[in-house]
Amino acid sequence: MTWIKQLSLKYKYFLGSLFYLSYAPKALRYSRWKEKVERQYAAPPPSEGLDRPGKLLRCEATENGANLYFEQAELEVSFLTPDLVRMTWRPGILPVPYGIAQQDWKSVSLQVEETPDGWTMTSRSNEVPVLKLTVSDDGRITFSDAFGNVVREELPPEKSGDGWTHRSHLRPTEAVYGLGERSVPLNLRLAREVTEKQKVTETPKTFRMWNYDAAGKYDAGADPMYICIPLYLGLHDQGSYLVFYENSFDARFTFSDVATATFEGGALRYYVTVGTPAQVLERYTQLTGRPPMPPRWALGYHQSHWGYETEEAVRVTYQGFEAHDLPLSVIHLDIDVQVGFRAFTIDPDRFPNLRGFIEELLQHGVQFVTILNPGVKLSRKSNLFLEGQVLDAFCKSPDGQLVVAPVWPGWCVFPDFTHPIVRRWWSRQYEYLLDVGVAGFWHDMNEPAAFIIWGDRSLPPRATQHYMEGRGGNHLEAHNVYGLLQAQAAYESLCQTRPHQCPFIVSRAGWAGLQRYAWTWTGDIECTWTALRQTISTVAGLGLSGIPYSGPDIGGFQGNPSAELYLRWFQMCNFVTFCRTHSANNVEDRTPWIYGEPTLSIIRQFLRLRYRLIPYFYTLSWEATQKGYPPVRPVFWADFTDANLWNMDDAFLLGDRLLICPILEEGGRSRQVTLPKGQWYHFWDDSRLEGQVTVEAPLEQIPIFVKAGTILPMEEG
Ligand code: NBV
Repeated sequence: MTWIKQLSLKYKYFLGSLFYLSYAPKALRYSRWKEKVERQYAAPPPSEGLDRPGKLLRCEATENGANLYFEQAELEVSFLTPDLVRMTWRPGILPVPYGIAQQDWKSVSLQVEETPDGWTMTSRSNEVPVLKLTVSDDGRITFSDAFGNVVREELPPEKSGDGWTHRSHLRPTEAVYGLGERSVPLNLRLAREVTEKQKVTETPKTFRMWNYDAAGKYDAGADPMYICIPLYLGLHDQGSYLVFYENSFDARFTFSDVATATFEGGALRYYVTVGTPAQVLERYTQLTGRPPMPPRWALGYHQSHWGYETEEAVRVTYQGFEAHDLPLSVIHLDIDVQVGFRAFTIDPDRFPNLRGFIEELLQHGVQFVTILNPGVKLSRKSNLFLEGQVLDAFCKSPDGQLVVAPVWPGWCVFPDFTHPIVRRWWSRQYEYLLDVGVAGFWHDMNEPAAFIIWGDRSLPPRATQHYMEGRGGNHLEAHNVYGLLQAQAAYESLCQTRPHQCPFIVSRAGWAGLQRYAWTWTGDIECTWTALRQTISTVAGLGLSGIPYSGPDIGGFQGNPSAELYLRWFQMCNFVTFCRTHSANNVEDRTPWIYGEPTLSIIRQFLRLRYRLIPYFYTLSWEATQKGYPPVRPVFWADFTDANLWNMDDAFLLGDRLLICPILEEGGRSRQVTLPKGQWYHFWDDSRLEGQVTVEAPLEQIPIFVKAGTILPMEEG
């Protein structure tokens, strides 16, 4: 039996590879064309002259800050709240505020004073100083908190060409988190460059801000990933702060003794907020938005596989869950249910009675979520293409030609989501699927990704034009917000069509503010133990970047995990918000029962526990709507003053009350845990523990601790 199984898998793998190969000629043509236009529209050589801002000439106080005029640059300081300040260095194009949720702010009580070498601005709340900013004559800036501690020291920014470079001192032991979705340790300062031969160097890693398709496979260390957000949270012994650059241009960040951020264009606009990690995240999500409540079912278990092609395949799947007495809330359908992989299609031959089938699923408590990609097939046989052409909806190059790139449906064109009319048109496309009962949508390939043999897997950055709400711009600026705006279109559709239901959208790409519209998953992670471990940092890092709902493909996307790897991955994800098994089309359909016993029974126990914990998850979701806190939190959240916890990324908190310590090594049957201060109850045996402990972790368990004094809301078992 095993050899038959193996042979059929190999065959699947072979077919899968052939399938990819069939795109090679188009990808080759596209790579050549893209290279050519990139040369044609290359950036002009940086203009001479402007470097540092020069000397401060004058300062004018404004209602909520000041305008400072330097010899070669201008700085506008605006306090939005006593602990949140917006800094804008110009020249440079101001951003279209796609990331921003709140535009109106109350006035802030402020004192602006001249000092011997510059100006200070101090905000107050109830007469008490909150944030003090000093701007020196040469453009250096410091930020001090309510206790007078300097928490951030910036160097004068530098302008080169169309872009800016910004540097800020880091304390020797300062930890840095964020940047959206990253595949490195939680503390980004620990990440190192790796050579092509996989040798780890001493050089701090440079992170790119360019949403990127891993194209089927990535492991720990890959950079960039699908969701890049120019934000970081600095934590040191004098305090913590968060800085968010409202600049969506391609950029690079490095953290050594200084944090360096280099942007390819735009004004240098950024926001700084000072306070505890929880406070700065609360403020950041006030600025960029918080998630709506998810539907309750979304907090249950999701099953997915690139390979459920027909109604029958989906039926067999949910029946399998029932037969094995495993709870299931959602099945996700991948591109193979579509007609020629086209957006907003579901093949009526393979789903002849979609409405009836969705009802059947609902009777079994299962929701139907389906995929779509933004690329629209360039074909006069496609209504979507024809409508889009009438609306002039697709991205073009400066000579007025459509930008065409190969993706799953073949040659595709790309809706310009930076145009409100295009978003509205795209929004309408979801409606008929919503009417038929589709519960939610899964956006893939929306970096946007294109098939390519060499070069960057997307659209040519300078040659692709965007509307940018009327002010115009190119893909260098619009690329990173592309997925965000597609998610916005979907979200608006769901809210309008079904005003009384919580929306559910999953988006692979995004930017600051994605949390307002969508969940995400961590893409095509490999099926390895290192990838399993990586998931904790990636998910917790997303949370610290404002995105509270995420999770990996349980077991990894590519490859067939061993029973043990799948089980350990499952046990961990049982406590992650987005709990979904998904796998590629050239691997086995991964369901808990293919592993037999004891895996199946253990997974059943864990899933039951998850469903019992749904009231707790739901409470955390509510908290996310109010404060922006992610349900999955880094361990240091429990006590950010304990520097021993700053680098801890082999465990995580679910809310403030549960500490989850997954098993991350093959054969691991016990592990060490550093409990944050206070007493914690061992979930499985009720013993009360403190400090450093070594705990057993037989296959049936991963260590879980409940903070002493907790009332854990749980459903009846
Ligand atoms: O739609 C197919 C896959 C999907 O299963 C996966 O989750 C995405 O991350 N998709 C990528 C496109 C193809 C990847 C090789």
